[in-house]
Amino acid sequence: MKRLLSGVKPTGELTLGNYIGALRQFVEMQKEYETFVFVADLHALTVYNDPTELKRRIKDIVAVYLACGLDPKYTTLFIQSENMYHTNLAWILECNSYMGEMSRMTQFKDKSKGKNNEAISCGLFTYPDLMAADILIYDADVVPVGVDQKQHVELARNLAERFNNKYGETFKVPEPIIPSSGAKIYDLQNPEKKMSKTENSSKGCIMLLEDVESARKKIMSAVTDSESKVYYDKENKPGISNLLAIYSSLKGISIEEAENKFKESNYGEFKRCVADEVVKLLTDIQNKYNEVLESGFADKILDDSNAKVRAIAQKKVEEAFSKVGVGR
Ligand code: ATP
Ligand code: LTN
Repeated sequence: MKRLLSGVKPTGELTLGNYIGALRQFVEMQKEYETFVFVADLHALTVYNDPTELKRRIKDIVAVYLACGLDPKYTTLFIQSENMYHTNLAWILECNSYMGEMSRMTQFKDKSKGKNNEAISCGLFTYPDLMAADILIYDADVVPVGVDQKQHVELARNLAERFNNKYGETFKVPEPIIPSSGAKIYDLQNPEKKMSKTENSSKGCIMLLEDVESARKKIMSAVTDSESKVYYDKENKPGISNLLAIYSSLKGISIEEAENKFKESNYGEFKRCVADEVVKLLTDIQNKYNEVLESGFADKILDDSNAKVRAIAQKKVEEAFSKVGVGR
């Protein structure tokens, strides 16, 4: 069975963008692949996070993952920092990656734009190496991510190939998987920008655990355009196109099918249908989230996974250390 791996940073409450661009894929694919999903808590340290908040969010994300349908029968769910081999391998990869290629990472450019060099952590610059370590340490075949992370998975591929050429076959070269619709969900108030848990106005971003009526209002007041016809045109109708992407991915239909369904509707009717789908999703996730918290079984799952992932990672790191020549 092929192996799938992916992670989410606990830098904020999970959003509808995370669900459509990432979580939903994991749930759909977990029976087809040997699935590893983790909370990338070390990645959260690339920017300052309040320690108490961070701890709370890590646990929260585990509960949301389970609420969204990740099933421990199929998925090994773990916390990155509880397996310290990731950072061991990240160092080896850092020493085999170059300033030039790291400087071309568009997410680094975006996140550091306008900031003084003294205010950007080195971790933010080298974090794609840690991400490559997360992937290569498990010999992952596929890595489902939103389109914004594709470049980082490509870096992981290059690093695997480079290492294998230099030191002999060690790492599997992973493939990114990008969802066809909903690869990028945009801010409802500013549909040129990604819906992001850290960077946007709260009116433009829907949180998976937020009050459902507040989510409905956000959809109803999403920015659109001065036309009144519903069709997909990302350039000229970014707001409507974003809502079509949200609707079609939640219904599991194509954008064309969604366009067809709403070709006679005005914006108000269309938005109401999108809002109904979002409310349905949130209600379901929130009910299950409360069940997970009450049952207290998340800790047991994490303990079991931890033993498993450490054993796999230790083997890979020892192999890499031995190949590069460190140790006795
Ligand atoms: P931030 O908003 O803090 O930059 P993020 O949400 O992009 O963070 P993660 O939480 O680590 O970062 O993302 C987890 C996964 O969710 C990634 O695969 C990412 O591509 C995907 N994702 C995040 N936001 C969106 C979005 N708006 N649309 C589609 N996919 C998204
Ligand atoms: N960098 C990713 C989260 C992440 C990840 C990974 C995703 C960390 N390690 C390994 C896939 C595979 C992000 O910021 N979204």
